[in-house]
Amino acid sequence: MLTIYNDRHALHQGRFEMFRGELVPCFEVPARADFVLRELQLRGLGAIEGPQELPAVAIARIHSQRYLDFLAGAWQEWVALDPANANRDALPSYWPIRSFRSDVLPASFSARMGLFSFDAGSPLTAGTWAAARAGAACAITAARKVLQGERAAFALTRPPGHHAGMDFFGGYCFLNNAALAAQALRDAGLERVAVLDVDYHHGNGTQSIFYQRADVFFASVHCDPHTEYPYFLGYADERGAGAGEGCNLNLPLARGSGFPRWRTALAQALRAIADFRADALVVSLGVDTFEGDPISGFGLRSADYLAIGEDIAAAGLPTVFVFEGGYAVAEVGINTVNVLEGFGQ
Ligand code: Q9C
Ligand code: ZN
Repeated sequence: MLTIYNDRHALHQGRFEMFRGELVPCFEVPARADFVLRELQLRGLGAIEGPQELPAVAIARIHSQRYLDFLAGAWQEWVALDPANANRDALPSYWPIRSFRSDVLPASFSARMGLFSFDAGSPLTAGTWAAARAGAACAITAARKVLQGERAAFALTRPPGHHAGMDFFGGYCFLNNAALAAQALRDAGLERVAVLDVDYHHGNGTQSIFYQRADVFFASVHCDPHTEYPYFLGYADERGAGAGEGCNLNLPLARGSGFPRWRTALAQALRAIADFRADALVVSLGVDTFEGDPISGFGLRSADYLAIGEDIAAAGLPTVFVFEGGYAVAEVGINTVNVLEGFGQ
């Protein structure tokens, strides 16, 4: 399988994330992508290329201009607050929930950090914007390759994307790579695109981006948000709204679920995608469903990922895979590449 690799991913290297009142070392580390790249090379899974040049308007198809302007200048603003910030990552501390206004754009950088985010676990660093932009280019390039006739392509990039919405970051995500790939497929003339999200966490960003649309179906298998991040979205009764009514399918599973239950949910998601008559598929490929994942609670084993790839291949759709979560660093390459190998050439 053709891989489009973000060789700028390590420019995003967060130090600490807020967890239970403490700053703890980030789980979303550059080594994750390094291990996947190494495994692709070891198995000789196919060509590995860089992204094509990306017109700025491509990202603006999904993200709001004021959010993109914020991201582009955020690091400079952060350092301007205090020169010592050059050696500290930026994290938000204030959020405009419920009765607060979301139409104002405060002059304060700290206020805008909160306006454009939803957790304190996603540090913004000196290289975040450069890494995320190159990653978006990888996802869009992978979509273009599939449009040009590749059966599938894999965007290997970090930071991940599926928690990022039209105008917010969070869950280690800044730009929604899977949504950008799906939009690129639509913009090239495909009528219906499905996004299948197999990350352990619900892809709240992708869901919210397409929630009112009938042209992009979103299906997700994930841990029940009653007990798991992102907590406030991902429930089974979220089925889409307006024109998008019926075009959203959430299949939350209890923490502790193993592969038999997970695979049954995958089959249900794939049936819904077939009923939608999608012309192409984007897979948000997180492997934090692995039994050894340090922040997750499903029980999938490495061999299970081969079967996942086979099941997805059986949908018979041109497919763009986009790398998302997976924090058992030593196994993230094996598990991710197992999916791609199971999918086949
Ligand atoms: N200290 C993705 O998998 N909270 N994001 C975890 C553990 C955030 C995961 C808390 C999890 C976000 C792309
Ligand atoms: Zn995840």
